[in-house]
Amino acid sequence: MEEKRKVIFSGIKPSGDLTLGNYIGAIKNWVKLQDEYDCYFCVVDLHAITVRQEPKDLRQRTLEILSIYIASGIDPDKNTLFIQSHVPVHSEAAWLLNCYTYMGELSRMTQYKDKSQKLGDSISAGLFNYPVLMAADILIYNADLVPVGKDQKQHLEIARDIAERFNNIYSPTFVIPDAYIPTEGAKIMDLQDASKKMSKSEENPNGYILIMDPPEVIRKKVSRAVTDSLGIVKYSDEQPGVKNLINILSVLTKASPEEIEKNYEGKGYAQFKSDVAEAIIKELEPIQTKVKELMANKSYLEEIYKKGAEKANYVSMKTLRKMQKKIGLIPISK
Ligand code: AQP
Repeated sequence: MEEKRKVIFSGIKPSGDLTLGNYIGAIKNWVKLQDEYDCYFCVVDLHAITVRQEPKDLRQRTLEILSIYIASGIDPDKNTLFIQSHVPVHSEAAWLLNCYTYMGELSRMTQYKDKSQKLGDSISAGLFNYPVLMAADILIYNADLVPVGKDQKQHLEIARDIAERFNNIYSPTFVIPDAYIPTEGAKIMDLQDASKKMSKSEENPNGYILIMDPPEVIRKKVSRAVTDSLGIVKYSDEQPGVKNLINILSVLTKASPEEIEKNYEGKGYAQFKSDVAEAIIKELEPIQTKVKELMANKSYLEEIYKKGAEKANYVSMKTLRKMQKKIGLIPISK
């Protein structure tokens, strides 16, 4: 008998154009996992609206992200690719789980604290509840593993806490998910300020590289990346800007940081930065070409996300029914 494969759930929110951080920290790893696991890869549009989005841009980006998944090598026949809002169970399960989540634990979330600081008075309740929707995303598919960058570890921990709480109050309902954090490229930092992560909603475009940035823009941004005055290519916490660029080069060329240090001994930053830029371009150019092709074929994209939503609806509905039953909600027969 064929052994049941472990389930993976992961997603990216269309709150901005995707960065090299999203690519290295998430998508590139998903490609490696698709043969071994039963994967659900989602465009989490409901997460994007926790901060205000322009409707036209949101639609465009949602489809572009789906195209990026496929163009990066995620096979739509092997994996379930879908758009979160096409599967109403996400929102419904999130409501139920909200009732098993404490305000105190939500207010400790670093991402909430960072984002709400920037937003001043206009912090939506959705932003506060974001981790509960994320918990629902994961738990309704009984995901065993959730591949995320280091920045999302805290959200995964709260999802585990909520699941355990629900299981303890009733009886085992959810699989307790584990984070799957890649050792390489777990956190790509901002090019202008290496103390914060590269983020798609960053205001200064020189801080990030977009997956769809043209080659000349990539060259310019990498050449402007903040380093230091030491002039030595060294993988050290004292040189966070250089360390970040070494990390990027290492993930893209598979050379270890030590090998990279050796290659650039006595060479200064100009050659190093130029090689980092070329490695990024080499990785992204074929993806960009494919994305443009896919974006010109909306009916193909529709076929993929419809098929994905069908499977996701079917699987998640079973979990929702279980939750409803345990809580004491009266099921309605079909
Ligand atoms: N800089 C990063 N390094 C490594 N991984 C990263 N991820 C994001 N930034 C980095 C990973 O990408 C996945 C999807 O993230 P998301 O878009 O759903 O949310 P996010 O982590 O909040 O991403 P951003 O780019 O920072 O978006 P905004 O600015 O809109 O909040 C996750 O697996 C994440 O770890």
